[in-house]
Amino acid sequence: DEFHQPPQFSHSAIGAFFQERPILKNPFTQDSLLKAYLRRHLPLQEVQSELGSFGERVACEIDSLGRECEENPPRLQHYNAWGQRVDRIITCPAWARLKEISAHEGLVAAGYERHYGEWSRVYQMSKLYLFSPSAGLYSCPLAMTDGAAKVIQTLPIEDAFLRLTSRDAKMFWTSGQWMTERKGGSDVATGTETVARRQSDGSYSLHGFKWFTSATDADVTLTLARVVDQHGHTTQGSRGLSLFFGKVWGEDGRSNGVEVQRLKEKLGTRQMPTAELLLDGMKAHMLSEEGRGVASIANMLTITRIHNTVSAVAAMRRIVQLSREYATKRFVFGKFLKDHPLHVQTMARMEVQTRAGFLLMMEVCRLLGREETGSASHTELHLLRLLTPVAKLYTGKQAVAVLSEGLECFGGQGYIEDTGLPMMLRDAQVLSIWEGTTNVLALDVLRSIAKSSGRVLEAFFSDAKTRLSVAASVPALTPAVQALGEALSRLGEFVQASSHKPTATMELAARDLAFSLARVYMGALLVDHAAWDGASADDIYAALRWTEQDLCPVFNADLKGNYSTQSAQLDSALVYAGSDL
Ligand code: UCC
Ligand code: FAD
Repeated sequence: DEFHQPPQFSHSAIGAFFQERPILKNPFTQDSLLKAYLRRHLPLQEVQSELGSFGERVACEIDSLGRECEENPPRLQHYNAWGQRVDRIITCPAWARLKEISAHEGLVAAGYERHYGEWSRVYQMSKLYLFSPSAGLYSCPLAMTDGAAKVIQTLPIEDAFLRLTSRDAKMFWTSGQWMTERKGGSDVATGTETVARRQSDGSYSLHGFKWFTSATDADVTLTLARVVDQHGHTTQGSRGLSLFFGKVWGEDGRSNGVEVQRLKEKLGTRQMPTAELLLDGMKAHMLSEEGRGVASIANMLTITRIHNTVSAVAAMRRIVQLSREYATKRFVFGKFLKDHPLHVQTMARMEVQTRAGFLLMMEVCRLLGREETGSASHTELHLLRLLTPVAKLYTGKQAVAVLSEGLECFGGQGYIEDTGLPMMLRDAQVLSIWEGTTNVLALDVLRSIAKSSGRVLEAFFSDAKTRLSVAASVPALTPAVQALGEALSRLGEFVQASSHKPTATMELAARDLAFSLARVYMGALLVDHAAWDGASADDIYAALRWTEQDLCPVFNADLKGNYSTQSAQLDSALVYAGSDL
């Protein structure tokens, strides 16, 4: 009877129910879209099986290393026991292990070995996409290393390129990317105060202060500085900036004229050190022509922005994977979450965002691979230039929204630190800030249009139209193709009219224009994928769902006069209402 039952609640018994946790299963075998994409474009059994084994490694080994990095964040030792300044950035063993794994797995190397020809970037980024959400931000130094390799590959700088792309962990170097100073991270042209003094051996000595330097434990770095001429003068603005390469640490393990002021206290990315650095005579070599620093580092920016896109989409995919797994285990109101249609609808919306991001990410990687193997057409080169900032800015925002929704899928547990879930949202938040904020990249979209005299847009329209006309042959896709066709003509109208618009109007429209380009192109890719022979009903449904939203916000906002001078004044009045300004 009840009286003789052991007590349910006492010091030793805290209740009988424990929620089963979500389990990370092999992210490759779980990812139907990645597998289908590769079946369509890179249909090699060896690729599927290698990514399958790598996915297993991610779930069974790499994920816990990433977690270890979060639990043991880097710290800075300024002085040794004997009072000598050492500025040692101490990272945990898991961080070092991730470096070894990255080298062995060829996470940078695969992009340059070109084993799969023009598909090598798709292959490399597929691996990084599986790796990134588990890797404790090691994807960050890899992105910068890849970017540095891209800049250095044609330059005779000792063995730097070989090391940056090595599969031998002992040889493998990682690189930093030091562009940001206190005055400006977006506006580096005005913000860069660092100066470079030429030495008698042809090298330079750098003096300045770098305000954000991530993965500062890197072996080498690329950075910007102004050359001081023989009269002690520098040229201000962008034309005064040159690109430099230097080792971060000297031969004796001491720094190469670099003082680590402190490590940043960050919202996320805590697994990885981000430091403020005083460059106090850092020995460096000039990589660019004098005054061509920004244009030269642009190659690196393309690569790191693509990596950023990969990390953003990978983070979305990961939270969707975990959410749907959890929904099979969490039982509420008489059934599992997976059987509550409203909850499943929420996850379906996250899935649609993730798919759209994925296809855009893969398209940019495909174009990069073609560009690097000399197989890209002019249209494709223009598309690569345009879609790189579009993909980075759009997926950065998507990731924050999807990760936020994703945390809620776990209810209160999504807010609890040691589930590992909150970290995912914190880490996503940076994706729209570093490597160019949303607005700065929207302005880069305008730059790409202006620099090409509109040819990037011609490429965009002709490619999107081709994709729509192919998809038009699938009746089930008709509503999606129609919606995209309409959006495309509205976008065309806006673009046509924009040649008469003042710069201020175009700047105000830049963000909505970039979002419109992203939504239309993602839609074109979704219908293109859904029209493929090997596609499924889910692919068609995803395309239909995507095209239900406003695909061309720039057209509607322009119609309402939202980019007028008057609008700008009203915006300002609204924002500063009640302030003293
Ligand atoms: O945040 C950072 C690292 C974080 C950690 C790594 C994470 C990687 C992802 C991993 C995921 C887990 S490093 C800091 C990143 N900083 C930025 O992204 C800077 C953002 N600001 C901009 O992008 C600006 O638009 C600037 C700095 C490029 C503006 O510079 P300027 O000098 O004022 O602009 P100009 O005068 O328009 O451009 C100068 C030249 C031009 O070429 P020429 O002289 O031939 O006409 C431009 O066409 O540079 C060229 N250029 C470009 N070329 C500028 N941007 C580009 C571009 N995107 N592509 C090609
Ligand atoms: P600001 O330029 O001051 O921007 C403030 C706001 O103004 C933003 O919303 C921006 O969108 C908006 N804005 C700026 N210009 C315009 C414009 N013309 N029109 C409309 N809106 C505009 N940098 C490195 O160089 N190397 C690193 O390793 C590195 N690591 C980082 C790590 C972390 C965790 C973080 C958070 C940052 C890191 N950064 C690094 C710096 C980062 O790249 C910059 O912070 C970023 O580019 C923004 O620059 P800012 O901070 O100067 O912002």
